Amino acid sequence: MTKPKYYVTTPIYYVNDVPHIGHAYTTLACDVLARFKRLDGYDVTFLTGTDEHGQKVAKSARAAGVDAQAFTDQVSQNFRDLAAFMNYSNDDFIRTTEARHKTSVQALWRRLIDAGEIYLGSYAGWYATRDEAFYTDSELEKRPDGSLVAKASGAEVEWVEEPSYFFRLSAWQDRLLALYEANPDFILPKTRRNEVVSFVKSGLQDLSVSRTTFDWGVDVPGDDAHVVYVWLDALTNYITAVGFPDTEGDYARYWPADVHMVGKDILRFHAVYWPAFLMAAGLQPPRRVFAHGWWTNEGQKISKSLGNVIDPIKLVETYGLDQVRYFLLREVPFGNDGDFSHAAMVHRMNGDLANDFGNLAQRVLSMIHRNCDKAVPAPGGFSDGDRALLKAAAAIKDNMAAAIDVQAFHEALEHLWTVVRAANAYVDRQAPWALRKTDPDRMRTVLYVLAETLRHLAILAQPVMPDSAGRMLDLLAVPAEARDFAALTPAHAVQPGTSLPKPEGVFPRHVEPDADGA
Ligand code: ME8
Repeated sequence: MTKPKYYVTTPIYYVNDVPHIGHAYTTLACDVLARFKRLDGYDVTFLTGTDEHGQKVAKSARAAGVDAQAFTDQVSQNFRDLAAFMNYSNDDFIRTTEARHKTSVQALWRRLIDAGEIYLGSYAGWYATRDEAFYTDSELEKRPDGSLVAKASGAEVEWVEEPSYFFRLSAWQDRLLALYEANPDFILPKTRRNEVVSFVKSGLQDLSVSRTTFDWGVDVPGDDAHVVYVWLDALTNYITAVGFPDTEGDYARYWPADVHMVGKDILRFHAVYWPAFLMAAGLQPPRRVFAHGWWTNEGQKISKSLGNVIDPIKLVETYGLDQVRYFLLREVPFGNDGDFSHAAMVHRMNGDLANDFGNLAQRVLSMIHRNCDKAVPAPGGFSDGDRALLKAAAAIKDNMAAAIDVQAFHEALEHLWTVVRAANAYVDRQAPWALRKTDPDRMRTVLYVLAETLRHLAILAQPVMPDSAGRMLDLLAVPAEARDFAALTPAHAVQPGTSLPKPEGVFPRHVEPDADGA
């Protein structure tokens, strides 16, 4: 039987900057989707990469005093390194300066030309290099210092007049609205969908899709005075990576993408321009665009000028990798804005991870180690309470999968924690330490039920916390080939008599340096 496919993408990040928590967050969300789907039997392609053309990157390269290609080579590598550091399982890393991508952008351009969707004209209007976006007068506001900025982003605009190719976006209004109508989950969350629908309903103007005042980009086929507008170039990465312009092979298998994950800042490009480009070229639009929220730092907007950019590497060094991965997806309902604070991070790390999940594993595994010959105990008959806990454990996967399918990571984790808490309550109620003397058979049954519950919890925690969950599975002696979701059945239950390694803590507590006496 062929596996169902799943194709998930991150935005490709501009190489004008070092990676920060925002980039780490988007890619983390995609990593969890990809890992979850792989464990659930899907054939997954997970793509990330870097957006290397355009005026903004050219300007940063100039400011750094290096040639644009050398500059992008260097900064792109930072994003690749971050992916490895954060334990992302991306299957590909695309750079828009690669030959495969240039071929793909030019092929898409030719399709649009052949379809009569692009025409030559001239652009006179506002442009914000920071956003790489064109703005109309009504989208701007004046700052007290007299500068003109885009209302949505605060990016400064400048007046641009140049010959330009245009994409007939104005003709796509009805077809875009029909797409949103026919696919109610095409844009999530719903509130973002409503914003896009009203933007499209308010009318669309043709979009300038080439620039002539600089040359750091893909040449327009047949007219190399122009480079392709960086957003048309960048969006095309999603089809380049699956082999476009070849529409057989990987493209036929993986396209349309199941989810384009983006921040709310770039939703319009993904939910309006991109499906219009694709449909105009006779290609299918993606299945979903999910726009997540924005992180602030201790209540403040994150910005280079405020000097409060959160470096994901420092975070991980301070709190631990899986702790950071867990926090980012648990703390904020996915889609909402979130605030990073040390206090909130420590609260999750010490409360949810060390006290709830870590302590559960530690209590159960050390009681088994001390009282059951360091091996999975053999259970006797199950009580109603035992069956209830095993049943709750067996139900987590479907509940989590439903949440993951709508990118509700916080809910998926809540399903896991409902059973973590139920298992802790069960330990307290059953008091296996007391049974040791009074009823050792019953103690073995209780510890067996707990070990089997832990097996479920650890298997299902893998997408978010791959290392820690893997260590927990090692402590339960679960073989490597029995760690996917197909193993979440009684047939793969922990086997009485299996010897277990010496237990060790999986989730350390955060101790403040001064409270430590250090
Ligand atoms: O926009 N909170 O690249 P970019 C949450 N190259 N997420 C954040 C964030 C924050 N404070 N800051 C950034 C581009 N992000 C284009 C994309 S795609 C074809 C081209 C994340 O480097 C979020 O995902 O500016 C946002 O959409 C993305 O970084 C913007 O990255």
